[in-house]
Amino acid sequence: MGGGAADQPRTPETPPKAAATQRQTTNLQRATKSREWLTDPSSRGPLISALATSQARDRRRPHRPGALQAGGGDPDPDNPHVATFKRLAPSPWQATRTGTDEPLGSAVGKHHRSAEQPSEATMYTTSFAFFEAIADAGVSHCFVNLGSDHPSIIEAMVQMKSNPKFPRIITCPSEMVAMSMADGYARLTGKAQCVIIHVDVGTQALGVAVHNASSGRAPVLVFAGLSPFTLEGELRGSRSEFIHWLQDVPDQRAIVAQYCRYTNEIRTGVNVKQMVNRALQFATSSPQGPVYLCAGREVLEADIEPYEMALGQKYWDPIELGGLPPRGASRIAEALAGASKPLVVTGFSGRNHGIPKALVELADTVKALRVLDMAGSDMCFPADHPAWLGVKQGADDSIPEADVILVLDCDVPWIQTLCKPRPDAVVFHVDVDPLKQRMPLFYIQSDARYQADALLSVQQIIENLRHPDSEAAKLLSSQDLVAAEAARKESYAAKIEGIERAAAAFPDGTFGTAHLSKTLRSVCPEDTIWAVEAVTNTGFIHSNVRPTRPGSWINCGGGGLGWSGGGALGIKLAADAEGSKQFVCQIVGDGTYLFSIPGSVYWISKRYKIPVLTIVLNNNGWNAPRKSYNLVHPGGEASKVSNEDINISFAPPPDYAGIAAAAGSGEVHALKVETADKLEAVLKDAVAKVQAGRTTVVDCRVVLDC
Ligand SMILES: Cc1ncc(C[n+]2csc(CCOP(=O)(O)OP(=O)(O)O)c2C)c(N)n1
Ligand SMILES: [Mg+2]
Repeated sequence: MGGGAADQPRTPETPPKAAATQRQTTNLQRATKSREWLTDPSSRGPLISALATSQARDRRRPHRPGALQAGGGDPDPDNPHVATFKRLAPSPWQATRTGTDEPLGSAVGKHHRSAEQPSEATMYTTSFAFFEAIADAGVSHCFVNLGSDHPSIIEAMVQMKSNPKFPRIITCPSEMVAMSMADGYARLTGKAQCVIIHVDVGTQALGVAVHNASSGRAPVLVFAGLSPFTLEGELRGSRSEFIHWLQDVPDQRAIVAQYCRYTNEIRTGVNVKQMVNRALQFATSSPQGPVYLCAGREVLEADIEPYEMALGQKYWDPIELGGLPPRGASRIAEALAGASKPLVVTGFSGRNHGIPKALVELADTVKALRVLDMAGSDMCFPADHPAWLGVKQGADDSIPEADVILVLDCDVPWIQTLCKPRPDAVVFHVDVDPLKQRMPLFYIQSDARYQADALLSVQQIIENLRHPDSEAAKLLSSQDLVAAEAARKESYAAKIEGIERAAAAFPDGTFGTAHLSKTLRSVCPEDTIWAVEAVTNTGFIHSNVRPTRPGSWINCGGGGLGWSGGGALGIKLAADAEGSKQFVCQIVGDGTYLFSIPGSVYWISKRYKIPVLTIVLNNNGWNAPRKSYNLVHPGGEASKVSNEDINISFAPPPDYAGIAAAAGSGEVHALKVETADKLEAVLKDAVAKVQAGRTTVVDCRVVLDC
């Protein structure tokens, strides 16, 4: 079998040309070990690349053990393309590498080097370049679950970790949690983070987190190794364990490709940085989402010359969306201005934290306008504004009432079988992806559709409404705005009153999610970020915590249960790393809590000191499947029998909080509350514990559907 060290070719003595290169690099390295070099890229001058040349030679020449090429220096006369490569001086990263004074460029072209060579301390492989690429692109965290594809990744992590720019590595015992953490981080900050996983099995173990990142539009870079593609020790990294045969699948990328904005295999280290940036450009351009890169173990192990991309980092920024065409903006403005019951239906527009303010401005201009949030993926509109209609999932009275509807960044503005606009309603659809290119079935009765940035579009509509010469402004001034505003205020007051009434505890001391949420709002800090995955209870929570701050409400955005365990940790990690360290409260259904792999979540929480408050809505299992059943078979036999009979009950329940406490081995608190009289005290205690740095899980017994 391959991989025996004794079979490995030995490296020959360094040829004179390479020795010259080495001397040059050694001097450069010595001269630049200072910190200034890190911050002054202008001090580096381009050299002609030997790298591509030597690699081109390697490709043409069959490998003969004992006849390895160390790096040459000249452009290859047989291949004009390789001469266009530029070798820059070793990257700034090199200045802070641990190791000896050995020349950094000495490994050029030695793709066939034995794993037992003595110069490991100055190694620079594809994996090193990979880490440089992600860090230079702004990735600050890697959520990792490692395996036999990762020896060079591990070597790079160890050798590079002293560099201040090196990403923080978070060990994640579950890939699903790793990806959900990256998702949560990106959802708060808009910044893509990296998930490093193990071949096909790690890719499969990402599970529903890939769906969630795709549907929830979370930019995440996933990187997986591939099983070695040589088996006789031809290359470093060649097969060395029996599992390499079993994990070699025909198309590893296909496991996740349909959820990804981009997938590719890195075939060589010499452009790994470009491949990483191309992937990240897809991930961060609208509609944002996950991207997937993989690379064979030998490719990751290959020694390459340290390099910087000829195309600098700024050239890889995301693609920008424009606003509406001028006629589109005026058409929407006129329709809204002339409407008696105008409505905005939105979904994830609040991902841009400028949207709530812009929609408030729009609602303050068009006094009859109201804003409905479908699904509650992001905080799109503040709950203290009279135009607020709250969160619904697919149906609301405001939809059939409306005469003009603006659908703004929304996947499911209504569910036709439950509720739809009246036939004469005028509907506009403005979306980053109005075609919904990843949904085989999608259409709505929109009179006009625009692929445009939501914030720019709303600003254009407002400008049009305010322009003194516009038709929209004339129409608006002919309306009774005072009466419209008064009617809207009145209906808002009635709505809030109804919500408050329904949030009371029951006389027998039990309480529902509405009451719990209202109490939570009163005991959690003002700046709390709500990480919500509460299925049938989502609306009750939103109505009662009534978020008002941009970015303060983050829901999964997809349909794969279990996001919020890792999601809340990722949000808190981001808030601590680059936000104002806000308090994070996860509210999760009991069924969903078990999907979230709590053993992994709370171990990570403890290990990396990421304190969150988790509220488990213990309603005795899955409520949603009964609701789904009733929508299809309202009078069916199953509607007359118990939850046990339809296999959705969790009785007797597990010790939800105890699972977390065990995973956090003494550093995660477990609390439980069943009656309203104890609720406030228990929640206050929980908040205090989290503020003191200890994650706390509260098992809250709640009455169904209220
Ligand atoms: C990974 C995954 N498996 C199964 C489902 C189907 N499903 C949707 S809701 C639900 C129940 C959720 O239970 P819980 O979190 O307790 O919320 P509740 O229904 O009680 O509000 C299930 C099993 C899903 N969406 N995702
Ligand atoms: Mg439940």
